[in-house]
Amino acid sequence: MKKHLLFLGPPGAGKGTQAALLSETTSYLHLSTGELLRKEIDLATDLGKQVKDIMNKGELVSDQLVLEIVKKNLKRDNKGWILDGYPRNLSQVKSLNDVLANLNEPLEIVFYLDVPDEVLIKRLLLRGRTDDNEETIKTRLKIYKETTEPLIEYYKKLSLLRYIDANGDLKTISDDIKQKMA
Ligand code: B4P
Repeated sequence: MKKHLLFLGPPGAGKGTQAALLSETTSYLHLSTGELLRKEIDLATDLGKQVKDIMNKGELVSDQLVLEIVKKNLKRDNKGWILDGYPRNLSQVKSLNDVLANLNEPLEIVFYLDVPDEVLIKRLLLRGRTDDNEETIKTRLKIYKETTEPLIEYYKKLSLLRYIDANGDLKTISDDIKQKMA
């Protein structure tokens, strides 16, 4: 079974949800940059104070800050890892490639979770996190299309991409993911 995985997709596609489910059954490290950043905000650390307004506007925090978080966490001893929400642009892809080359742990699969925009918007408004309002969701979707979507083509060319129809019930989606991991 593959051990080094990445979840890619628009905001609200269920990357965090599916990565958490998979982490429970595999015991792989679930590394969500969004979750780690939100923790920093809750603890009111210096880093949290720096990123709070940026995240509440739906913008991306700086590549350098996110890279530090990823490096620190990937070094932890783990059976495998699931990257959720990182990388989000081509510069983060390059940094990740360097980190993984140093660890000698190449990426094995990229799951692309596809969900139509109107479903994403409904899900996020229902979730109601501080960054889940109409204005912010619009910004996040725009940034996703401009900066994150090109990663789909990048990983497709490397034959790492696996398509997941993520507009369905949780179990059907997680079964599909597990089947494509084998
Ligand atoms: P993230 O924390 O990554 O969150 P997300 O993209 O909004 O959501 P995700 O796709 O994980 O959806 P989820 O499972 O929660 O990003 C938040 C912010 O952090 C970014 O805007 C940015 O500011 C910052 N950030 C993070 N990483 C960064 C990086 N690398 N660089 C720069 N900035 C970064 O699901 C959404 C909702 O749908 C939930 O309520 C869930 O219950 C529901 N749901 C999930 N699957 C469903 C299904 N199958 N059916 C119905 N509902 C479902």
